[in-house]
Amino acid sequence: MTRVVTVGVAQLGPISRAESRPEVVQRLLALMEQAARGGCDLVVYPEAALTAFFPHWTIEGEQELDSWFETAMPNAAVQPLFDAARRLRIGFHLGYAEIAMEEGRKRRFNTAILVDGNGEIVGKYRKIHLPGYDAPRPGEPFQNLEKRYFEVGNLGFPVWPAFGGRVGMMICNDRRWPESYRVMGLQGVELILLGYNTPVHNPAMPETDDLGNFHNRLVMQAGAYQNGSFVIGVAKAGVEEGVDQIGQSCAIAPSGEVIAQCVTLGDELQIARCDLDLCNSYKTSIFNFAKHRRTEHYGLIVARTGAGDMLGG
Ligand code: CDV
Repeated sequence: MTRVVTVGVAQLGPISRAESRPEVVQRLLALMEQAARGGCDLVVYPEAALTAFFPHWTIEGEQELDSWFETAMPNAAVQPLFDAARRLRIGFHLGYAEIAMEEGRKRRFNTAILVDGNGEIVGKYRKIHLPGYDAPRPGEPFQNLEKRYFEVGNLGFPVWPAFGGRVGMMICNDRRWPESYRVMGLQGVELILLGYNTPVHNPAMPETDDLGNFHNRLVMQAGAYQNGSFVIGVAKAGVEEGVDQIGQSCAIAPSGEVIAQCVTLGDELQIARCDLDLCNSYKTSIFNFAKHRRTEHYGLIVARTGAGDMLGG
């Protein structure tokens, strides 16, 4: 049995506010068909890939807010993607804004799904690390209202058996947190899929504006290496509704090396051949967690230095 998964890194350029779901799905289909011609088993789309990234502006009415969310998956607009997946025998990863009726109320999440080559949903993840704030900030060049529009994901960081390996998902800001990778690393993850909408400018930390691409690579390469996993990070890039977003979507091997990278800020497909067996030597030697991780000592060090208080426990 082969353990090579050929992955399409399907970066999107900007999506305008006026663009309809069916129009966006046509763009996604074009990338999927290109990926299928290139021999891909799986195509990875970005975070919130069906619409413009609406947390970048203030939305007042509930009806208007709901219009940016999907209440069912698949739905009529997205069904052609599922049909194409089945026809082309190719899986996909798709980020979208989700409304779910749970606990007797309407809940909103920033969600991603993993679909197999039969067009069946095999995994769902809801973003845990929501950046930004819950109230508009007058005077800022754009908003970051994820904390207002989404609840913290309630599905943890699971890992699914899929595509001949162990597959996990995270979304955008999750990639900056080592815990996201490690929770999956402890479950033996071999292929981590993630999408992002990352503005070049960070109004809260303008001094890091020149470092956006570097930090993007830094966290994903470290996460891949330290957990012996492939990481596929896919952007919605370019200037979207006045917000300039980074690109450099890429595939990273367990060595931490970038093995494929997008070179534009538009719709673009790059293909990465991911031999999941390359994860084995990392998982059984330098990052053999069972053998070398010493969690029982970490607690002592935190207690002795008081770092637990400093870090909020
Ligand atoms: N969509 C995101 O989660 N974006 C954040 C930005 C706002 C810092 C990110 O971590 O890229």
